[in-house]
Amino acid sequence: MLGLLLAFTFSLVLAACGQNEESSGGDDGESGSGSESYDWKFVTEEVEGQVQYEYAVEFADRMDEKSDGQVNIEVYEFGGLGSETDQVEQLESGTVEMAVMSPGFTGNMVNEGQIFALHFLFPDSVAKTQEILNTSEALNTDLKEQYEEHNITPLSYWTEGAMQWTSSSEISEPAHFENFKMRTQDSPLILESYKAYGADPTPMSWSELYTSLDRGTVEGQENPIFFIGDASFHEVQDYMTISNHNNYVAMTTVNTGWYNDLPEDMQAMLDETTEEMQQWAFDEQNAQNEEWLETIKNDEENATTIIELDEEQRNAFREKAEPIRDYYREEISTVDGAILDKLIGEIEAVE
Ligand code: 6CS
Repeated sequence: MLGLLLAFTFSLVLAACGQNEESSGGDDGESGSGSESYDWKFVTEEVEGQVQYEYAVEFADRMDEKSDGQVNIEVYEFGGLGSETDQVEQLESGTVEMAVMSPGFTGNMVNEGQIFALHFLFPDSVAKTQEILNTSEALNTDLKEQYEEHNITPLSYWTEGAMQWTSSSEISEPAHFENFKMRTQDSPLILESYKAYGADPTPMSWSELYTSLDRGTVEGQENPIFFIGDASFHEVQDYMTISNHNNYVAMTTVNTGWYNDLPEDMQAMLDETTEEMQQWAFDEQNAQNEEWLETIKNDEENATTIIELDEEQRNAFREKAEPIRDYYREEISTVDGAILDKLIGEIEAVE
């Protein structure tokens, strides 16, 4: 425990050191970076091998190569700088320059960001969902402005795959969620979405989740398949329901003040890399999700019953989930659901 505390304190001190103008950027929007070198910190919510972490490593490599070594990005895996919500605060304050962030951990800060918690909103096709994330004005302009009020700029949104449920008892109809202890991320709308099914949702960090599932503190959770497998949740769960009830959306985010003050050429390099990485992220999650599905299916030592919901079964959940859109418009949104309504129009156009 003391070791962990020291490591965490050390990481924070390191992070604070990167704040000086010379090393982290902050050139008040000069047009060129000259020969100056840059040291940036990029924090993720996942660990080595998982999609977010590998994304950040690839991003850092590309920036290093493009800048001929002028830009050095240090990638932090989850835990190195505290909890997911600590990481949100670090990005907001500029202690770290870059982060892969899940909107589920900003729900108590940016109300509109909870839009991603709505079940059965995005298309069933993960590829179509990615297309919307790439092109949506509702997300890339309107929602972005909401985050910028908190000094966080989402540069891109990308999917980590369709989410599925794992559980200690069968879940194939809403009644199975009655009083079910469901782990969620800490976001009011995620909680509300599970209450609509009759469940008893409990927010917690994923760092506590394996133990909590094992001990029965919670009975189930939602995540993309690669994450279920890599975090070994299937080892302490008996069922996996292929529900495709939502997509897991991650955001590549930067501290707004820091980003705006970057020299133009650095900002352009960052933007270009972010755009290139959209396809990379899609391919990576796709490969990892497919591979882990096979691994879970073939894991005889930790047998998991896989339940694939048909359309009728999914409709029973969809019916319970749809009224939550009005809850979002009336109780969560600060713009009367305008971003949601625009997004729904964009989704309909793609579908
Ligand atoms: O369930 C979670 O909280 C975690 N799931 C994923 C796919 N990434 C990081 C996040 O913290």
